[in-house]
Amino acid sequence: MTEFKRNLKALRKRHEALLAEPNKAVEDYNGIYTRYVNPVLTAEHTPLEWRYDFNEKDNPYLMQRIMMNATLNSGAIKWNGKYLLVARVEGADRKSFFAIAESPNGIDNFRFWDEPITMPEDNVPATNIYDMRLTAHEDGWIYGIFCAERHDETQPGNLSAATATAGIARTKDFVNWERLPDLQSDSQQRNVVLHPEFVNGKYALYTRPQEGFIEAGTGSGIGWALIDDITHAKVEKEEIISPRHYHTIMEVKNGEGPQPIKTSQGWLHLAHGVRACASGLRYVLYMYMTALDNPTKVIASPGGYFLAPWQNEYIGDVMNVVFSNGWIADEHGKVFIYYASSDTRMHVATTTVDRLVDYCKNTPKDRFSSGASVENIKKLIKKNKTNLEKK
Ligand code: M1P
Repeated sequence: MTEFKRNLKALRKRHEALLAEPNKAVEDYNGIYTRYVNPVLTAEHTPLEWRYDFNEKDNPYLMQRIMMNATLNSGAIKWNGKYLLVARVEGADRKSFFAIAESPNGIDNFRFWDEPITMPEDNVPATNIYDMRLTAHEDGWIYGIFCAERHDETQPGNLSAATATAGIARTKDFVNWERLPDLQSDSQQRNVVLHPEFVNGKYALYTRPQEGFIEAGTGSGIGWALIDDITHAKVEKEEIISPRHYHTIMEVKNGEGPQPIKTSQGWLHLAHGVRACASGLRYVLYMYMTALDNPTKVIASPGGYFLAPWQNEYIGDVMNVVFSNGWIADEHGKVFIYYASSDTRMHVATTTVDRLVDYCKNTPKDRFSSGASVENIKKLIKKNKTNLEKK
């Protein structure tokens, strides 16, 4: 056997071992969700066929011809009994693209489909596409809304000037995608999510208006807009439903995560909040609930973060970041939360719809001062003492 063949055999064995490795729950208990030891997707999970030329004559050193950098912010859906992630895969060339990875149980054994998604372009092609939110809409289509990034041609001399727009596509099989025109909006938009039901007979979008490519700007937060025609989507009127606030986890910006989950008690929302600190921006996840009959009316708003970076999750391309744009609530009420850490790899945390509703309704609100936070703690201590005395 040639050295090439020996190396290839070893490479395939290592790759298969990585894909097949069972995931284990972390025992660190907070009662809210369970984390898992291994990431569910990393750059190393991408198929070897995407990276290596296996022709010994053309690639005698068995080199990677195309390198992958990260797998991150993934949309998620349960489809035909399988757990699908529409992963954002980022190559070494900094270009992101979408690719589907499928697992039989949602916590391990994620394997990419043979080829990445070929996403049709809008009239003006995008330089980079990323962070797809998947919504199985009651109109029968599965929509993917994502960020389409282009160079800002109004600033020709500035190579870092970019614009963020919401790209819209829909599918019925995850292979063939129909691209619809990008969302028209007066401001730049990222983190746009389609609500799964019609509201007053219209499509409804969670938006995140922003003044620049990075800065959310003054007054922004998670917005809401009704859309007459999804095939020519235009934001006519936008109202902010989850605003930012001074000295909170979302002081600098926030953004809707995945499509909300419908429960008997209201819509469950997962979002990210961003604050600034000496080491840069810190991204954490938070939750809120809105009324069943009015998805713009916040009915529960637990204070603080729901999930923050933990251990190795702090480290990666963009440190101190967790970001989620995909979760799956299965038919048994179990919830699989898919989140990326530090813009580098994907993880899962599991919980249930009942636990998330309990978390939203019974976690004290952020009352915006140290004094009020101490009051919340003392109220809990008193309750625990009273319970002990009763025993
Ligand atoms: O680097 C952290 C995240 O930054 C952006 O999110 P937002 O628009 O809310 O600031 C996105 O580029 C996202 O992909 C990235 O994970």
